[in-house]
Amino acid sequence: MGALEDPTDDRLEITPPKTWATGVPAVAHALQYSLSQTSPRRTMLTLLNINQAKGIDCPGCAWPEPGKRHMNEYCENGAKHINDEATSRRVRREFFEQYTVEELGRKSDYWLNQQGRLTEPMVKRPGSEHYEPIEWDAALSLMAEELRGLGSPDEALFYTSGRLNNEAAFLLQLFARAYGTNNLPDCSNMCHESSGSALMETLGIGKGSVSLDDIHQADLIFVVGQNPGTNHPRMLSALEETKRNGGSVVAVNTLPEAGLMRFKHPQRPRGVVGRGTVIADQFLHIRAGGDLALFQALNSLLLEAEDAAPGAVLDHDFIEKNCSGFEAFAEHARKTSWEDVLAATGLTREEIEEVHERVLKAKSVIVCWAMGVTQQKHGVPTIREIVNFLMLRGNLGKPGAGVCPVRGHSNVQGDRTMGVWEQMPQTFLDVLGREFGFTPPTKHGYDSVNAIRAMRDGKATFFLGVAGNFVRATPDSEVTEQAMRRCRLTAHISTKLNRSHTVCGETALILPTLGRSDRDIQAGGEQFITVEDSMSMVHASRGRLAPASDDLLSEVAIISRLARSTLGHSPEIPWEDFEADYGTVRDRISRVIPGFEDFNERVAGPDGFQLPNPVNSLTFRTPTGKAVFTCNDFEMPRPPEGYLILQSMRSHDQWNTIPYAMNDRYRGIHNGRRVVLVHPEDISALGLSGMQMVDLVSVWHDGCERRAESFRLVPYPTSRGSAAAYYPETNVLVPLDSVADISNCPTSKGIVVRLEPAAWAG
Ligand SMILES: Nc1nc2c(c(=O)[nH]1)N[C@H]1C(S)=C(S)[C@@H](COP(=O)(O)OP(=O)(O)OC[C@H]3O[C@@H](n4cnc5c(=O)[nH]c(N)nc54)[C@H](O)[C@@H]3O)O[C@H]1N2
Ligand SMILES: Nc1nc2c(c(=O)[nH]1)N[C@H]1C(S)=C(S)[C@@H](COP(=O)(O)OP(=O)(O)OC[C@H]3O[C@@H](n4cnc5c(=O)[nH]c(N)nc54)[C@H](O)[C@@H]3O)O[C@H]1N2
Ligand code: SF4
Ligand SMILES: [Mo]
Repeated sequence: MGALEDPTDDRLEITPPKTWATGVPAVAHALQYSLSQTSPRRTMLTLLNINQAKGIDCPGCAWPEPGKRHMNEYCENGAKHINDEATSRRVRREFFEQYTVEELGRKSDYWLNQQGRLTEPMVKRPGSEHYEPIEWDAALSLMAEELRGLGSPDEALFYTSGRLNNEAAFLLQLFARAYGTNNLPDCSNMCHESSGSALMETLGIGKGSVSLDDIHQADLIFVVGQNPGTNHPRMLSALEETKRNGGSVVAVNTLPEAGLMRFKHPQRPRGVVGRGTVIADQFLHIRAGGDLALFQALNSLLLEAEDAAPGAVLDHDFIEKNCSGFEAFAEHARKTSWEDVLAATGLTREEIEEVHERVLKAKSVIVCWAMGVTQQKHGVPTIREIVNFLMLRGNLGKPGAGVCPVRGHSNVQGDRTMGVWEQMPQTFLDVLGREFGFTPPTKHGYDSVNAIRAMRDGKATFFLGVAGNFVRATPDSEVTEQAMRRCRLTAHISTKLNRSHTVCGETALILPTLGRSDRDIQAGGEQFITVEDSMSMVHASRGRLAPASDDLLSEVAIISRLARSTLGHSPEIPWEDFEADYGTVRDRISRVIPGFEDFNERVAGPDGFQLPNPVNSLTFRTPTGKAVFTCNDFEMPRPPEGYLILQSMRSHDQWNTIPYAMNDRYRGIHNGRRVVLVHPEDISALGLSGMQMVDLVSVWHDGCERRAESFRLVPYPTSRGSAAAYYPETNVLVPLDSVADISNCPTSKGIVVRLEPAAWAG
């Protein structure tokens, strides 16, 4: 497909889903996409430097690099992500002369991204139909003036996406708080917020506790609600190693994802010619939202087994020394009803008992999970139940055991560590205020869902997005877009064009920035930035390519200049020094954030350093100082008769809101994205037929029906009662108020829909 066409689904082709992931075709696909974006020379440069010591941290997912690196320490998708950024295509001022903002708004996400890298700052002035060039100083003054004129600092929103580096993230939250607000919504609000909520409450820290070595050493690993073959491809190499060391894997998913079944390692001869490694020893084809019931069942089986053989099953020593609430939990868990469990999970009792047997044999257990869990209404109780499950047998704070929320964006975890959170604890705010001589606001800010409500209700009128694509990542697309359009000023610090640039406040700005792969030279010389992966390893990343344009500023520079322009010169916060030398930012991080002592020295080593996780020394920063057993009421999705639970998920060829191509190879979907996957028996039960065109209609308590039109109904082995379609095309169906309990994470995997034959029958 040529880059200048808008894709259509006319050539949609369906083949049987694959039963293995990542072999030779995967490498070929990576090269094909890279070479469609840039020259063989730049492709070589990026691929030689990706994930190497002193190289570029992969801008893809947050899976960690192993200590011993291969020459090719990246996956097919990592190669696509980096070369999507390193593309040779450019969006210049003539482009914005050619298209009105409204015309751009009618283009697809794919098309917008394919136009290439942004090259100079642009402004859309009130009443104008076009973006036009603007000087950096003028753009930043415009924003500063607007900020200074707001009735209250809480009328401003500062959104962050997880590609932002530590240094810029630290400065952004410092600026927002020095300006006077905690309004720091981020992509994490829509991603692992449920993990953060559940882990903070039960273990006292909202992060995972395992390292890559733990994964290699574990006896048993659960992979729940996660599609690593596509979203964390190198996790498959790690699981392969687990298997080689004698461990086993249980996969829990509503779809039989290829990567969970069999893996062929692209960097090993065996991977190229052999049958590859079976990943899941047992696959649980669970119903949507059934994971809470599954872990409740496993917990009740463990308690029963302990009753039958006292002292042989539970780790009493661990529980007594480290945990609170065991008795109440045990009493509650014993009441679990098999009838409920079987209805919620759609599994058989034998299947669950087989898992239980595996658990009894395993000396160390890790549970990994991702969006299939966090984006369900009962995501937080599900993760709390996972913590109960691990604690029963002392599976915390020892090798090969622990909690593993597998993070999304390469630095989403780091951004949180740096203070990008609308509800940072008071201890952090106190230290920050002391270091920089101001009093940070204490009132919690808006998260992503509340930020949309605030714009909708006219309570927030200034929006700055630092990376990301807010209007496509958020739920209820129409409501969100209307909310954004009510703002007086919207601005985005971005590398590439996306839909958020076309949904403008009265004034709108595009502030183009350096990407991970671009060389970053400041007054103090060549700079590097740092990131933290999903396993709390902090390391440096250095851009290697000539920047996409001479007119780009780094994120650190843009934020520092905006801060100076808004707040004026301040001896306490030396924004000029921060911009000139990022080492000075890291010095301040050392003084404010625990675990970062001597940051500059320690990050200089080839692999960086690991932040301590107190859980591993059995220290729990909860109010009682103990890890907390929780009682979680049984819950399951209960759609009305004739309705399905729809999940909105990623294809193999996309990065979040941005499709790279129209294919989802492992699931057998080619040349089209407007498809909805449903079990053949559900299709018949609904009186529909395979491959017919349907509209997806979501219902909600507000009585409003939300509709996404014209999807091809594809018979697919989904678990019964569930359906799957792609994000962001289906975000229009997620009601703004449909959120996970406690975490406020949109329920992107639990949308209640009915399928209607499409008005246009295609
Ligand atoms: N190539 C690529 N890599 C990425 C991304 C990308 O867009 N493209 N995005 C990054 C980001 S930000 C994130 S957060 C991660 C996301 O990584 P994932 O969480 O793997 O992403 P999703 O595609 O949302 O897939 C959710 C998985 O959960 C399953 N699932 C859905 N509902 C349920 C359920 O109720 N129970 C169970 N047990 N399973 C269920 C789905 O079938 C699917 O396999 O990936 C990161 N990596
Ligand atoms: N329905 C539904 N909705 C979802 C999800 C889902 O599964 N289903 N998943 C949710 C999840 S897990 C997440 S994390 C969010 C993702 O939400 P976001 O993080 O907001 O979205 P992305 O698509 O990752 O953002 C892509 C844009 O980031 C910009 N960008 C890329 N690299 C850089 C960089 O280095 N610097 C700067 N400044 N900009 C850069 C580019 O302009 C690009 O267009 O979406 C959420 N929304
Ligand atoms: S697994 Fe994730 S971080 Fe590693 S190369 Fe692939 S996309 Fe990049
Ligand atoms: Mo994410």
